[in-house]
Amino acid sequence: MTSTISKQRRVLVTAALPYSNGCPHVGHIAGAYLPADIYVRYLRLAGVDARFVCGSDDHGVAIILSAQKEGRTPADTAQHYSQRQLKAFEGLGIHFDVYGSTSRTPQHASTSQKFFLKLYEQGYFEKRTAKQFFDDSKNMFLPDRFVKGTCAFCKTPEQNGDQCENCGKMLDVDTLIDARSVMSGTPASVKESSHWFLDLSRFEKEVSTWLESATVREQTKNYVRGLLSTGLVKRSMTRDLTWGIPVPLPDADAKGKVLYVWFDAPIGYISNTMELCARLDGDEARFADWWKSDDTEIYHFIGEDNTIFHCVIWIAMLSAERSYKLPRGVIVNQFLNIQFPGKEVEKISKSRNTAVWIEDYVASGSNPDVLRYYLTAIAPERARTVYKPEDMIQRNNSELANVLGNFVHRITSFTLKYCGPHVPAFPEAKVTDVDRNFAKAIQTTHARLTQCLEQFEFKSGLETLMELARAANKYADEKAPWVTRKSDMETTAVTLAYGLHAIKYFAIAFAPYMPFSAAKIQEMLGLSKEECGWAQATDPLAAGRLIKEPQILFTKIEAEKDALPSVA
Ligand code: B3M
Ligand code: ZN
Repeated sequence: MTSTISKQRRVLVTAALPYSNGCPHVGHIAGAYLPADIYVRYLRLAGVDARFVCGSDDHGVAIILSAQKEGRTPADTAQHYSQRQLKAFEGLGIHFDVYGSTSRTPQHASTSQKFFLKLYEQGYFEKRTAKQFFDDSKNMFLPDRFVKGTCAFCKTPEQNGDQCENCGKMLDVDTLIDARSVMSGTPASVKESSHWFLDLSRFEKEVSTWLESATVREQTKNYVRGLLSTGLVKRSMTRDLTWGIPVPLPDADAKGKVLYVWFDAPIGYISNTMELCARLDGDEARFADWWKSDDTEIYHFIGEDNTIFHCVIWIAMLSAERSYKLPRGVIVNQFLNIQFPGKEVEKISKSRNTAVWIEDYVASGSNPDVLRYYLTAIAPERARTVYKPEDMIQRNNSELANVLGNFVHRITSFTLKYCGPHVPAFPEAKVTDVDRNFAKAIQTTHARLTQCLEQFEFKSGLETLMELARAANKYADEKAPWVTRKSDMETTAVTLAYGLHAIKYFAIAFAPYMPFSAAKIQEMLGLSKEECGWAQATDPLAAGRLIKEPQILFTKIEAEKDALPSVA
């Protein structure tokens, strides 16, 4: 006799490390954090050994500028926002296994410096003096967001010194036009400074090979192919700043310089994994299971503006470093725009006060699942989409409350009322094609949903589930147990048992998307954790099983009275 031991699938999921100078709004959630959380929740139900890593990105000019404005040190600013970010995520049920911080996770600085040195020792850095923007009045260099100007590629004005918000290209002293200092408002001058450049063109082949085999969406593939077709250039991986990770070289020119924030930030995925393994496994070295093993699949979830850093620079860095595995996939969502009633579609922006903040949503006591549902239903998976506050209310009422909530409520309360608190038994002879087709629809939905989730098609997966919820209501209407109960209790029992079967399916299948509501249904049916596996999702409920009073899953929102939080 032979036995095959199948190894448990291992997946490391990361979500972009948010800059710790602000809190998440609906655009961030729709972009990276919610799809990543849905995916991790699905993997766990499917029995996959999954870990979910995130943390704040504490370095860079963005944090220095916010700290100056707030009259704090960058370290304090970073810590303050990092904690608030975590709370906001948790409030929406976005649960990371570790939420580290690039300035406080103990392993981060040394891991980043080692990474830098490994590239340095292999001769991948070129030290050269290069022109940098400079503020004469403040006597300081102006890297990255310390300058604003016009993007030379797409001519969009008011762009930060490092990257164009509009075309996503990286910018520098040669490609930012009419640069002005953010510190003084005066035109930036140019001064030379020594820096360590990584010649990205040396990794064109690695990036391209990775791109063609990795799991990335079509638009991501095309975008990166476009970047590769115009050729990669040399990029400085160091900066003239005092906040950041010191450049670890015994070179006088390295003094007072730090690693470029986009060099150390993605290494945060590794250092936060180390921290997680130290905590969970009692052994930091176990991070190698996740970063150095062929068996582990690594997926990064990010927003579109981070594409070049994850799909080009990070791949080049990892290819040069050699000891870590490349990600199996990078799942990129596009931006989410916003439209308030009676207004034009606009960008979500803190400065223009068009953001809907997660902290406010959570504090208002609104149902986190409603936001999770809506943001997935409008997920910008292929193109930018628009968040409309009144559209969310409408979908809550017409889909969550009227379709899903209504079905769950009417079937369970009807069962309790006419059959008692148990899943009713029924004679097989009373089962008709209508029932069998309904049960079949559950099976088909599950196969299709699984495929969607495996392919990172979260929106389609949710649509598939909602189709089944609509079919379930249709089934209930057609079988009309409230009518049959007067003449045919056995047929009524069939309908209710099949209805409860569907509810049990919803309790598991919706769990990745709406974990709070799914938990309520699980509780109503008394489902144990073991019964809630993905593989058992379509198993019917045994007759005689105890069911509890239904809880209200979704309440209707009246636009005026219970307005959801919007802009302050
Ligand atoms: N902090 C940009 C952002 O917050 C950047 C992501 C880092 S991922 C390694 O959008
Ligand atoms: Zn541009």
